[in-house]
Amino acid sequence: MNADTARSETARRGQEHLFTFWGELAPGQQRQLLEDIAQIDFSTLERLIPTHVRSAPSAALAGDPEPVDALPDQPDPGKEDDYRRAEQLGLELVAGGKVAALTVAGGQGTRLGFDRPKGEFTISPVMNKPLFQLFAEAILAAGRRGGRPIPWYVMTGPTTDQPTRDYFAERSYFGLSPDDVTFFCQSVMPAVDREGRILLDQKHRVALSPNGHGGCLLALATSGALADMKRRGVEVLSYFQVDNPLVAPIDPLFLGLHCQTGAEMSAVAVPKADDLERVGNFARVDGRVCVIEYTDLPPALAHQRTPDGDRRFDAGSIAVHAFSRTFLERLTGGDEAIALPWHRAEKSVAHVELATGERVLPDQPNAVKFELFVFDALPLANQVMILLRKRTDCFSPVKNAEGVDSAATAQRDMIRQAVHRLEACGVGVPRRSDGEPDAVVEISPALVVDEEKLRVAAAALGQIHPGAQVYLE
Ligand code: UD2
Repeated sequence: MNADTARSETARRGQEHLFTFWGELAPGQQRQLLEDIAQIDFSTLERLIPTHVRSAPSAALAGDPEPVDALPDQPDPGKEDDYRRAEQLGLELVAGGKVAALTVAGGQGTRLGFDRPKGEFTISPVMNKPLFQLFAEAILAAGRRGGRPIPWYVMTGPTTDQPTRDYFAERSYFGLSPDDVTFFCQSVMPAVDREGRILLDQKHRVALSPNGHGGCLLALATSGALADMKRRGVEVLSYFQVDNPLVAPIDPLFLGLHCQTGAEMSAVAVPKADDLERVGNFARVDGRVCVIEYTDLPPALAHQRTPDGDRRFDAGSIAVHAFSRTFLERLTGGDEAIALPWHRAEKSVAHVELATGERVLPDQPNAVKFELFVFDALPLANQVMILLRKRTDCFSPVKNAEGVDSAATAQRDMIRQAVHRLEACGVGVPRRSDGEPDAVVEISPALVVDEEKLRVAAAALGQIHPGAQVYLE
């Protein structure tokens, strides 16, 4: 986009103030500003200003939410064979080259206070492996077990894209073949003030931020990743977030159940830790499965109990999904992709004051940001499968610098999970008086995906002494 086109386009859209400081900018800065402007989806923005900025979409839930039916973690009596067959099917899908993994890593990780891509955050308790390495090793091992490499798609954002690519290259893709790892960058949306005016982050930079993890659907298609999946014969995509070190990137039972039940999109749920936990809530509204984000679930529903005294809306979303490739093609092939609803968030956004040229960071929300959520694709799927998993097996996110959902809690949970696995192999682990393991234990993802190998390695371990550090590979 040249300067004249950009100027007339922004003027036509009532956003000509983006050029306020043009005359002061160096040529490189002018180029940068034009690049930023070229990324703005003006027509979507114009559509959102009346509904999401000048007014807010109604907070009232459409319809009357009901709890969802989920398959249990362990098969009900009589269903053992179904689960065995599903797991076997999951393994066959991998062996047949029909499974790929997708990690969404385009977020900015502001809450963690880590200024690198979040996947670089070191987390494993003994070896200090970063999140990306844990996932890479699990994907590598699951592929080796199936005899076929598993393609891995990693969604980045504009600020994490190049650093993420460099990080993988510097670490030789953690043993994966570069041909099997595809990075693609999600789109952005501008932050606007309460009148719908786009904010300038600096005199030559527009305040742009990633358009939410739901942006992965369209980005998969526009980047060519979806076509690449088709070319490789991939049928199922295993989706997870970059911030969860406990996740199984390839879970044969989950993927097998997804296919066995004919689902177009599936999800893993865990029982909520408390009524107001900051996770989405699975619900059925007008016959369709959906996720109601914790911020949108009315407190009366969040606290509601069944006649047995159980939490009525107890299935929490941990953002683990399976997608059928054909569903993704259907979603992104026509107009349906843009039918995902936009969510608004009021945020404090640093910006340059047009009158003074000063950059300010308000302490109160001054701006609206827009995001798409991936789980909003659930109601669009013709068939949905939800598998209830034990939280201790699959979920402990790293969100905050301290307290809940921090590195400390994730490491604690990784140790608990590893100890549990060792104990299941008959290995005794010393415990402290409070019941917590008195050893720091880590199991390599290569063993986690292969129970037989884990048993052999565990049997060779010998005694674990109190306070020991144990890494099993
Ligand atoms: C998300 C879910 C919540 C629950 C929780 C589990 C939403 C709105 N909420 O909460 O229901 O499942 O996770 O941990 O999703 N990301 C991108 N691009 C973006 C924004 C985010 O790739 O534009 C990625 C980000 O890198 C991370 C993930 O999405 O991997 C989650 O993002 P978040 O931390 O904003 O979500 P959170 O914790 O509010």
